[in-house]
Parts: sequence; structure tokens; C-alpha cells
Amino acid sequence: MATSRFHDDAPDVDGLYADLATADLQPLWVQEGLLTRTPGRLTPHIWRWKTLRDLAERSGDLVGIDGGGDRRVLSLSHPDLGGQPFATHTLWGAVQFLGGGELAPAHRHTPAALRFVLEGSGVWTLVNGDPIHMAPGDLVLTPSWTWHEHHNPGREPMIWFDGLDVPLVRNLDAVFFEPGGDELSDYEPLPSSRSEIRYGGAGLLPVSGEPAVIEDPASGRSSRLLAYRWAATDAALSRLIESTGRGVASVRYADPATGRDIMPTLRAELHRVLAGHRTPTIRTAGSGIWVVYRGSGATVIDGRRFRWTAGDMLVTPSWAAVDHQAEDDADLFLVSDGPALEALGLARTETVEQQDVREDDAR
Ligand code: GTQ
Ligand code: FE2
Repeated sequence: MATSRFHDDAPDVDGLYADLATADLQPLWVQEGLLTRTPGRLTPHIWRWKTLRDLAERSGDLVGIDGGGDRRVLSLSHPDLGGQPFATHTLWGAVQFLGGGELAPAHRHTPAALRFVLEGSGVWTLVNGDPIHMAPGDLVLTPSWTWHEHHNPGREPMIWFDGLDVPLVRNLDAVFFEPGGDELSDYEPLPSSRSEIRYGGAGLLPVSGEPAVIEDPASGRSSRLLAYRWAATDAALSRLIESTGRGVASVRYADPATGRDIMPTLRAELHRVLAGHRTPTIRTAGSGIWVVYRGSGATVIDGRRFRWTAGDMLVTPSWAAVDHQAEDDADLFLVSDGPALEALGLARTETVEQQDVREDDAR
């Protein structure tokens, strides 16, 4: 913010500014919008399922998985971000389309990824060689630097949501990528992944045996459980709603051994809002992407109402006031950068008074 303590009209000040620029220096006192009272670099934005689905399917028809760069992914590109393929300053969100018989080959990267399945079933994702079956409502993790590849041995295409921390890791300039070898991975489609056999028991951890698929005590990296099944998420939410008698409930996906977030940079939650109910209004530092899994309703973000139905995807900016209302019973999946802010000592959240709707977003 410009301050009046400095005399911009002093006779040789133009010369000073010119010399500063030549010396690759900038005076703080001319900076605007650097130290803002509160965050606010992004507006909310919504992508409609119909558009996402149609374009994903067309990409499936027209762009081969070989010619299309191995993964048929359409990234949510927020119009505020100047054409970058990012949903927020920290989060990558995308729909991935894998046709019947297709294979997205093995690779690994430092950005962490999660998948939330929207349509179809029968894809196997191999995470460090552990075959994980994917079906609607399942959450599957590929933590930082784990090998992964997606196989669709069936006939039907599958569509899922990808959430990654790519923009965050890019801004830290910590992106590493390694392609896998050319040889095809062989895998046995077992009823349960190794990860779930060891860590999928509610409240029970193996005392001994093989190490976890992902174990990196040096970095404190968690993610021993790599798949969170819809049936378990659904049951947990139903129990909460039944026991509290309230129309809203939410759960956070947690590492079973530590109770902490599933990965160091990404948080995942499932929020259930029954028909006719509205959540409290909350502001959180850090951004999020909401994926409507089921139902219909609206989200009010800083007084703007966005109506949604299943498959729609919605960005909530840092420190925006957010609440949800359901028309039909609704389930909303959330991915956010919460743990990254917590690790850096930047996390803040507050509940605010219910906001008025100032603006209705046309459908
Ligand atoms: O499926 O491995 O949306 O590497 C972006 C980068 C998905 C993946 C994305 C990826 C993947
Ligand atoms: Fe990947």
C-alpha cells in the first residue's frame, strides 16, 4: 500500500525509481495488494458434470491413450489463473477418462494424488505394485513418489476425479517425475489390496509382518491405507446422522495408524447434507475443490449461490464464507490443502453468521 510518509514529488525521485529498477530492486511502499488484510486472490468457480462428462467422452473417442500423453485427463483450469491448468493456487483437479481395454502406463512423481471414483468400475490402479480395485465412491491414494498405473481390463469406460497438489509442489519447485519401464506389469486381481489387508481393519493395526506398501518414517509420510471404500464411508455417515439426529455430518479420511490426514499436503472429506438442511457457514485459510457425488442443492460462497447436481465440481477460495444446502440428500467430496497450511503454521478457520444470498448464479 502506498504511504504518504515518502515524498514522491521530491525532485530526484524519478531518478531513484529508475536506478532501483536497473538494480533489480523494488520499493515496498509502491506495492499494492501484497499484504492484504485477508486472503482473496481467487473467485469461486463451478464446472458442470454434463460438460465435463461430454468432453471427457469426446476425448476418449478422439484422443488415443498413446497419442494423448498416457493419461486422458482434463484439468480444471480456473479462469482467474491466467490459462494455467490449475483449479486453485495449490490444487490440481481433473476428470480422468479411461476406456475399456485401455492402460495408463506406470510412472511416479513428487506431487501426491488422490482419486475419487464417479462413474464405472473395474479399473485397477497399481500403487507400488499393489493392485487396487476402483468403484464409485471409493477414494484411492497415490502418495508422493509412489509408482502408479491404471488398467481398465473391462469393456466399459471409467471416469474419476483426480486431486493433486501440483501447483503447490511446482511453486516450491520440487517437482520430480520418472516414467516407468516399457515392460507391461502383470498383476493378480485379488479381492483385497495388500494395503487394505494390513490396514483396513477398523481400529486394528498389524503387530508384525511385511512392512506397509508406503512406509517412510524419515519424512513422517503416512498413507498406509491406500483405498477407502464407499460402503465404509457411507456407513460412517449414516451412523453419525442417526446418532446425532442432525441433518448434516462429515468425515475426514484419516491415516489409520496416526489419525492424521491421508497425505502431508492433501486433506479429503465427505460431507453429507440431508434434503432441506443447511450446514453452518465456515471460513478456512486454504482452498478446496468440492465434487458432488450424489444429490442436488446449492453452495453459498461469499454471498453467491451456486446450484449443483451430481458430478459438478466447485472451487472454494481461501477464506471465503462457505455453506451448503441440500435439495435432495447430498454427498459432497472435498479435497483441500489443509494439511499443508497446518504444517506451515498457517491454518485458520472460523464459523461465521449465516450469510445472505446476494447473487444467484445462473445455471
Ligand atoms: O493419473 O497419474 O490428473 O500423473 C494428473 C497427473 C492424473 C495420474 C492427473 C497424473 C495423473
Ligand atoms: Fe500420475
